[in-house]
Amino acid sequence: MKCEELWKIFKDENLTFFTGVPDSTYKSWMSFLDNKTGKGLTNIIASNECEAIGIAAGYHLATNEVGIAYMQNAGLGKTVNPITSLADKEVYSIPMLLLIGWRGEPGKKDEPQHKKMGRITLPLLNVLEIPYSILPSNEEEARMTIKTVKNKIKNNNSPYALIVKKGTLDPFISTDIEEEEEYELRREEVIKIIIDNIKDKYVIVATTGKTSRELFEIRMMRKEQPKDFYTIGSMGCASSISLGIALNSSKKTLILDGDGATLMQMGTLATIGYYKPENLHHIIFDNHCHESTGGQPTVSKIVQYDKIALSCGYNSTKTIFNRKELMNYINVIDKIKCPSLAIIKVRKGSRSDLGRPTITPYENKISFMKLFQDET
Ligand SMILES: Cc1ncc(C[n+]2csc(CCOP(=O)(O)OP(=O)(O)O)c2C)c(N)n1
Ligand SMILES: [Mg+2]
Repeated sequence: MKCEELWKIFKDENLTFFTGVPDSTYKSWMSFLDNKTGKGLTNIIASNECEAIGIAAGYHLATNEVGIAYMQNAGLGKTVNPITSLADKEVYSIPMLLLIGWRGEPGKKDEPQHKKMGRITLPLLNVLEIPYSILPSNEEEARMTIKTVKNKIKNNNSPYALIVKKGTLDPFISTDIEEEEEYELRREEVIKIIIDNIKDKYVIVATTGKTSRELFEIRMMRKEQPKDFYTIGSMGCASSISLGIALNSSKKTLILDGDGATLMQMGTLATIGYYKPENLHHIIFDNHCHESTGGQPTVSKIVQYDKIALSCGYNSTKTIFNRKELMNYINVIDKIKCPSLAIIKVRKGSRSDLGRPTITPYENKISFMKLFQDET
């Protein structure tokens, strides 16, 4: 089905308010929302899925209409609390439509981090007592389904889920090409520079998505052992994993984070600042977007991570815009007072032939833990 067709159906049902975190399953729908924003629909970019439920609830409170909270099924877990304690019929009874991208659908090939959630997505909705339908890929069937769903939401006054399978929507080519800020640095190139210069002095924890994939491929291309922790799921947790390591090891620890992932768990900046590990360096690759799911914008353009980190208790921060500033930072990294944060502004984009880690997460864990064996 074409995105324009789906939009027409939503519009006819007065479903014009969207909020959430993007997913590659409905990448084309995300581009469509971006393109259409302000032209009859509203799309609020949320920092995490829990927040999206809150925003959709607020939309209903203020308008008596039904909002749509979109998410990858990975984010469904994050919504369990506001669904059960805010939107649920036994609490405030707030109608909303959850649009959930189904990664790891049983029988379909997907990455290891999606398998379990893929298998339990429908059972989890059952446990949460949220009725659901699968979004048909045929326009007429989709119209009938959404019409019925809208009626059920209104009658039950509570959430309903619409599951989006991979391939349901046709690709959407945006006609609105927004002029983007072109930073000098590319993330992959920066990762190479960092690992060339810090050698084995640091243990590295990389965030979910393309950062981990690039770091892993660089190690493979150099025929090195994969010695980093590649956080393939749990978006936003690379920083808390690193905090747990830094507080319990003398190893210098380096977080390679994303702007979207940082926003998703921004509270960790305060936890790091409070506990002040003297061996923790935090790097945020700020490309102002969720590049790994198709380049949808984050709200990071207006965020001054350096000021936030300093006010949370980090001991030093630096914002880096070019190669010269990057080299200056790398040359003194060992002397910087921790916890430290470097925000590296990077261009959107990555190699089209970028692969994925070929070791299993469990193998990754075992090889990573070996780095600490000399300490115990
Ligand atoms: C809880 C959760 N929500 C959504 C996703 C889907 N997802 C994977 S990577 C990613 C984007 C991460 O953005 P950022 O941290 O800025 O890194 P970039 O992709 O730009 O390198 C998203 C939304 C996820 N894995 N988990
Ligand atoms: Mg990003």
